[in-house]
Amino acid sequence: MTNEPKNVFKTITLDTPKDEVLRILAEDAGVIVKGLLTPDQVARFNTEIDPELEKILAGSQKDNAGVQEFHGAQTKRLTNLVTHSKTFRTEIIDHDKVHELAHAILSPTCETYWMGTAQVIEIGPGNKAQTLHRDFENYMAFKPFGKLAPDVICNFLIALTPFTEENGATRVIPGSQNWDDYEDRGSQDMTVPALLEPGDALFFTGKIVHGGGANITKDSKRRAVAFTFNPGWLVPEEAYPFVVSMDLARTLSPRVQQCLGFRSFRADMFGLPGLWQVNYEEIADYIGLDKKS
Ligand SMILES: O=C(O)CCC(=O)C(=O)O
Ligand SMILES: [Fe+2]
Repeated sequence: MTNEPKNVFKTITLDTPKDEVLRILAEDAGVIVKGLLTPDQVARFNTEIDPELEKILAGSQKDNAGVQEFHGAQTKRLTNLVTHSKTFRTEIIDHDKVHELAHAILSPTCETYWMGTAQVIEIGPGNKAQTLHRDFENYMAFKPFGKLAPDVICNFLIALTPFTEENGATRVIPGSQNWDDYEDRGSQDMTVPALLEPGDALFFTGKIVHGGGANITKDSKRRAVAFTFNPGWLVPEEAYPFVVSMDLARTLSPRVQQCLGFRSFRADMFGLPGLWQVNYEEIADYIGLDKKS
């Protein structure tokens, strides 16, 4: 027996057999991946993004009060990570475990998928708990179907600092994927914190109610990188083909190019012609992605 606090979901490692991972996800709609990133990867990634985080302000620049609250008044959110970080674009979003998990959730309705958004979320001291939500609410047409809705989003939150209950560890309502009424987002007293070490990941589907926790410390920042995936047939949050340069895109692996929309979204396994094409042509051919310049 240990006295370690119980975590929000079951914990797996990079060595956990795929069958077991699938069984856990089918039951819990989420899992904690211990040591998804190595300490060296975390250190390199933090070093690459530190100067970019320095440049931005905490809080949303939008007027909408709901958006401001969601963003967090003392929270910095850094996007365009593909451009900012080599570790992110070549190791984190090209990690086999990331794709094994994303595929497990999304493969019933798609063969290839977008990365929806990727951002560093740094919750500063004094930040209130984030509004509880389900990530798939962006795709509001699915909400009335509640637990019967298809899985159209999955989310990785990787700790880049320790996640503690005091510094704003993400809070989750386990089991909320099974509720009939998705207008119901529960309440803070139903949540439990995901306690993580740097490099550990919280992975969950868009049906789980969650939110960033309050940071009640005086001087400890909670930093995470959060990135989502959604089927190729849904519009992603970030418009990657407009923000990632062609020169950079050319250097990426085919799998990452696919997630960023530099390749067409295939649906051969469903007997469909696919999406995101030009004149029924593979977009990678049209834009000359594989041509050596
Ligand atoms: O920062 C967190 O812990 C959660 C953030 C989140 O859920 C979101 O922004 O959608
Ligand atoms: Fe979220």
